[in-house]
Amino acid sequence: MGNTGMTAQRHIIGQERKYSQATGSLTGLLMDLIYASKVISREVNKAGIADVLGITGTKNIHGEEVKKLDEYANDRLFQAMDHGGHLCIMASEEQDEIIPIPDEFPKGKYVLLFDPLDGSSNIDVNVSIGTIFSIHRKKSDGENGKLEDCLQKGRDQVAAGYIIYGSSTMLVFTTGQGVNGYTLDPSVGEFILSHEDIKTPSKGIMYSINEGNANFWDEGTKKYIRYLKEKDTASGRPYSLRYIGSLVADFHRNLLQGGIFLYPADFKDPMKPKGKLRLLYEASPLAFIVEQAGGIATDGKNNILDIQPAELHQKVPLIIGCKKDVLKYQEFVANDSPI
Ligand code: P6P
Repeated sequence: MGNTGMTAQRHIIGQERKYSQATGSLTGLLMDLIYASKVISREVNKAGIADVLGITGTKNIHGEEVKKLDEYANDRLFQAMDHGGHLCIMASEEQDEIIPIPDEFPKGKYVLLFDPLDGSSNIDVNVSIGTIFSIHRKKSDGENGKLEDCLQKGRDQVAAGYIIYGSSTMLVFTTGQGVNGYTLDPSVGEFILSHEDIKTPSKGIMYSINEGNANFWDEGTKKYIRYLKEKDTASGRPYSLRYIGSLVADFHRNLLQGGIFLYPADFKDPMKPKGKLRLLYEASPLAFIVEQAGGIATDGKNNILDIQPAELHQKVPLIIGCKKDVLKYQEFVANDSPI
């Protein structure tokens, strides 16, 4: 490949051509998503100097109300995705209800669920943040998607991915044929294939959890974290603690270097009996990616991909990463299970 590298568009089209029945609609959907991510990346990377610093109530030079960057990202994604004819319905972390495709646009066979800018509280302190997306096929009758089309198990995803806005902007996604990473070359405005066929190690070297919640964890989690801190060179312990507090950033580092991320149910806050993270557009897409990369994701007992969603914004405990680490965690929880 010449020095321009393999662009995401060329790589995705190459993958599509392996499937004779492919109509190109998923490719078109991904291209629209890639366009939106470039626009969001531009705004995120100037947030520190522009009016979109993450505060509301300010007016830009046009006298328009300046939106928080996560609202901005949400709007950019909707405007990029609503007219392509690939989707029948959308849902966003930023909006309580499902988002119909406007009547004037054609409807497609796919469903898009997304968190437009996860970790946006980190924007003002210049910490990496990310967009997470999950794509399903429409299951219901009729051309307009419905809530039931959004409430599908992670196992049935067609594609899933994230864009991380960090020291560079990277797109990482899977269509079920492995995981590939593309780095944005801002000089040409193209994502270039930089991490082909990502595989996460079978066992990690670090753990990611908010230790500030330690007094509110279940006993199994407490014992597992204590286990990780014990010195045992044969098993590579103690593990290092790495916790950024930005899901995409923590997940991406652990995916590449090997680790386990935990946001268990914590009982400090009655609002977080199921943990803090959302099933449909956070846990499920990342679980699809990690499984395609050789890892696994659980809520402590069940594989995240096998959970049947009941509500659009339902929360789930998320333990995700290297397979040996997650399975070891499940042993601790099972041994401490009251049942
Ligand atoms: P805590 C960011 O607000 C977020 O939604 C995720 O990106 C991150 O993993 C988690 O919350 C951090 O939560 O309670 O540790 O601050």
